[in-house]
Amino acid sequence: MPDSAALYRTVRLIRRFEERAVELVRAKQIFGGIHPYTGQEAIAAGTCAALRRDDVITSTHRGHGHVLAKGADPARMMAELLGRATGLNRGRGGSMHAADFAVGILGANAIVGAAAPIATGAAWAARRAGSDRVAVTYFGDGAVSQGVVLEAFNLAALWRAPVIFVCENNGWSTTTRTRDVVAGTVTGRAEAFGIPAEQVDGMDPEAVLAATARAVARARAGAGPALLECLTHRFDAHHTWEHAARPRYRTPEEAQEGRDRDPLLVQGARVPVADRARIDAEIEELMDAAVRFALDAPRPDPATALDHLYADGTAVRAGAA
Ligand SMILES: Cc1ncc(C[n+]2csc(CCOP(=O)(O)OP(=O)(O)O)c2C)c(N)n1
Repeated sequence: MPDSAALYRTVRLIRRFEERAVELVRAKQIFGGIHPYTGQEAIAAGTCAALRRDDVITSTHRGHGHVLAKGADPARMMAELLGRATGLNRGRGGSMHAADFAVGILGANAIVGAAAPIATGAAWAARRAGSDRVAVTYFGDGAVSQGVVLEAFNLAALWRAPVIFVCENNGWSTTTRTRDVVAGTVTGRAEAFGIPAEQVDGMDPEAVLAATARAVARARAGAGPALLECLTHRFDAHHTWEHAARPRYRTPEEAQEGRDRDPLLVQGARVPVADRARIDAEIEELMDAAVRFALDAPRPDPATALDHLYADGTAVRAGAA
């Protein structure tokens, strides 16, 4: 189990990665923008700290934090955001489609709710293979009325799949207040399928780690799925598009409430000042190197644009006209 300093390091890594990525969006090095994870870092840090390297995760449109916490190389992840050939997925996936099977990242997913059945299937496969590996899937509060999420709950419960559903409840779906559009509760949805569910302080990495460790232990022992509803705050825009458009939907008080519970402060308070300074300096160096690596990397050769689209190259499928 990682100590307080290790959790602080993960939170700090994600925070600085996101801040540097936003700078690169502004510098027009990242095309299309990103969905910053800033403010929600305790969830990725706490959940992934309870996992082994061979456990798997599926992630969302706001997925950089999950991917970094699960162990992807920050330099190759940054190169992926910049669409470079040395990126995690050769620059073809970008911000919302990062995957790295070597460390159990089955993929981020731009379709709201669509990662839940993938993790459920992976968990079911692990159980059938006799392994004690588990799967974690992340989704926002905006996904909790998607049919595919509820279908995943149903099969996970029925087949006792070792999957942990992690709802990152930041209260907003883009600019819509979730409580205006979601009936009932998040935990109530899971409980309706017989899935144990609990609310967790999603701004506290150690609280998230403790809750995840309990759910993982149950899942590894064959007791099936669990749901954690992590209450959190998104500090930045829904998408960097907002930096120019500046839609108004949150009050300054609400923004301040989140900042007061900043996971960097919550976890930082548990780490001696000298250790924090050492970690901060190490992360700065790491991120400088990651940004350099990404900016120096070549873009994919346009002649390879159709590579990796089909299992057999671009050959016509047998039987096709
Ligand atoms: C099926 C589907 N519907 C709509 C969208 C457009 N969309 C992208 S993010 C988003 C809001 C998601 O909110 P939430 O799940 O709470 O996650 P958050 O952005 O707050 O992290 C929407 C509606 C989408 N990507 N997929």
